[in-house]
Parts: sequence; structure tokens; C-alpha cells
Amino acid sequence: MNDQRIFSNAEERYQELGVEVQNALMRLAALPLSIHCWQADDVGGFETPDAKLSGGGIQVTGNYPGKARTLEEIRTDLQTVSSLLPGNHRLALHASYGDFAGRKVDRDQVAPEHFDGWADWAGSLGIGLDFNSTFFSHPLADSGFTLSSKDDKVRRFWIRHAQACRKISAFLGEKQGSPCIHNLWIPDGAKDLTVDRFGYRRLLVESLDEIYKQDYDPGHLKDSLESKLFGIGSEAFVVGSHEFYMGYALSRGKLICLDTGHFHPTESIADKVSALFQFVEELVFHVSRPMRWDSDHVVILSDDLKELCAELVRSGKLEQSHVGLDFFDGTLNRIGAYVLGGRAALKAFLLALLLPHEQLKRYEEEGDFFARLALLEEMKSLPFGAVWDEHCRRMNVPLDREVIERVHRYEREVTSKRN
Ligand code: RNT
Ligand code: ZN
Repeated sequence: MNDQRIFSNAEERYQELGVEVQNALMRLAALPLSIHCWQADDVGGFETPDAKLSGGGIQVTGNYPGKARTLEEIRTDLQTVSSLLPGNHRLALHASYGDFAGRKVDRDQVAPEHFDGWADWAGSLGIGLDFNSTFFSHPLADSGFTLSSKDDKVRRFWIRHAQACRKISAFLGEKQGSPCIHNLWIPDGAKDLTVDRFGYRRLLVESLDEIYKQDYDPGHLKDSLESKLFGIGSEAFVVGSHEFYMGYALSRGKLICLDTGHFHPTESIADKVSALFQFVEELVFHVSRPMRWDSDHVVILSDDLKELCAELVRSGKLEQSHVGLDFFDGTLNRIGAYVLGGRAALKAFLLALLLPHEQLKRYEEEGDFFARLALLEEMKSLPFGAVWDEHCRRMNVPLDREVIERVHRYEREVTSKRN
């Protein structure tokens, strides 16, 4: 059977259940992921001298050869990734990835000029940019506290950093003609029992209020805040917890960023969607894959991810959700990691768009819980792969079965030649 016939048959199967495949494909094609730049070089960045990943409760393991060492290399890598992902996606930068031209530019000195090159590059490819302040891998983060530090010099330094990053984000947003999301995550916390939790959190509120004092055009900049449960070295206390940022964001009109690795292992992120969307217009996500802890494994098509995407669609909030990827693994081909993670996220959204939501809801309202469960089970063996393949064909990117060879080819021709 040829590809077209296989797809038509699949479409018919979904159609029988009342699912409009063409509509699902159109919505998927319009959905941008925000691809993180930091899988390309293990969260290294381009500061001089090379700051090593430290002081942040985040950790990359592995030394697979071929990681990007320069701006040129990372851009080539990211273009290759984008040629292997169906759709038009955004790119999330970190402040440490500026074009510093070999000069030492401290974090409180970062400025739009260091990201002008990124803006031009992204503009020429039609890619939107998002931005993250970088509060780790820096001597002033070594104490474990940044924006909530009791050392006023340290706290002021990081306030200036975040202010500079918002200015850069607004600059990027204006230049690209669509809002740049500036996401803020800080590592602040402590390894052991901490008594002045209130004091640290009070300081964080004060720092944030100062950072967000400056108003920017919401058409250029949107601010999000990312919570965390614990990190390496901050097992006992994390200042920026979920409750903290939920309160802060709701009271200040900011966006909440939910990282799927930043909650208790058995906590459902999917369940938070319909709760938070009662009170907010938009949400930001960092899609990651925690294994036993916030390990940032490469995203795969897991049940958690499928459920999260299903909830975004069911809540009618797909277009109000800003979904970014956040993983970093140095033990395998990094381009391959991006391609797998990105494609897995897109597949999860396609699966969500292909669910017979109306029928499921009807069964639920009729109290026919057997039928609801049976239909959910039936969906698991529908010919989803044929629809995904069709999406890849329409978007002019390789099918799954061609991906391994394409990633290997880029490795042979490009990344294996890096020392
Ligand atoms: C860390 C947070 C944060 C980082 C990136 C590099 O736990 O998830 O988002 O992963 O900013
Ligand atoms: Zn994150």
C-alpha cells in the first residue's frame, strides 16, 4: 500500500470516531515549541573564561564528542535540528550565550548588542526568540543564593542581571515583532534545615518587585517565573517554590512556568493545567523528563507528557500555552537528543489533538465510565503513526525511520570533526 492510501485509511478510522484529522494537522502545524539552545553544548554558553556549570543545582553528565564550541557551531547545529523537526519553532536563549566577541562581559553588563547577531540570524530564518536570565555558573552564585541573598552586594548584582535580561528580551521582542518570553529561574536554596525561610522569601519578593518595576510593551516582552522543588545542594529548602511563584505571579500579573521535572515524582503536572487556567490567561512550560530526580533526560513520548498535552487541548488552552523544551544530556549525540525530544513533544500534541474529546465527555456526563475508559484504551491502538508520517511529509522533514541516518550523516560530516 502506498503512503497516501495508508494515511487515508488512518484518517477514516479517526473519522469514524468523530476526529477531524485535517484539523488536527493544521493545529499542530501552527504550534511552535520553544527549543532550548542549551542541549547543544551541555549548558556551557560563550562567556570567557569558560564558566563551568556550577552553583546551580543543575548537572550535566556525559562527554559525547562534538558539542558546539562557538556561536557558528551552535547555529549550524540548531539549523540542522530545525530541518529535522516538523513545523516552525522558536529558540530559547540563555544570557550566557551572547556574542561577547572574546571579551569578558559580566552578567550585570549583558546588553542588547550582545544578542543583535542572534536576532539577525533568527530573523533571517523566521525564528522567534525567547530568553532566560542565567543565575548559575558564576562565582556570585556559589553561595547558593542570588536574588534572595542576604549579602546586599550579591543580591544587587543579580537584580541588575535580571533587569539587563528583560531589556534584552524586550529588544528581541520588538525586533521580531512578537513577544519574547523572559523566563526567570534561580537556584536559591540550601542543603540543610533552614530557619529563616520567611526572610529569604521576603528578600526574593523585594528583588522581583525591583526587577519588574520597569514596564515594557507586552507586545515585546512577557515575564515568566519558574519554580523548583529541590536541587543538588538545595535539598532542604528552595526559595522559589511553586507556592511562592504562584502567589507572586498571580498577584503581579506574571506568567507561571511549570517545568515537568520540578515537582514531586508522583505529582501530575497535567492536573495543574485545568486548575491554573481558571485564574490565568497563559502558561509557560518546560518539558523535561525527570528520572528519580530533576535529571533533565531527553524527552520521550511518555504517559506524563501525553497526559499534559491532552489536558492543554481539553482545556481549550493549547494556543495560550507556551511550551519550551528543557533537557540536557551529554552522553549521546546531542543533535539526535534534540530531534528525539522535539519530535516526541510534537507527537504528544498530535495524539492529544486526535482524541475524541466530545465523545469522551459525553460518556463521562452520562456516567458511562466503562465506555469512557474503553474509548481511551481504544485510542492507544489507532493508526497514529500514519498520521504522524503524513505530518512529516507535509512539513517536508524526514520520517522517523530516516532520522537515525540523517543524524548520523551530520555527525560524520560536521560534529565528529570537532575536537
Ligand atoms: C533548572 C531549570 C532551568 C534550567 C535552564 C538551563 O532546574 O529547569 O530552566 O534548566 O534554565
Ligand atoms: Zn526548566
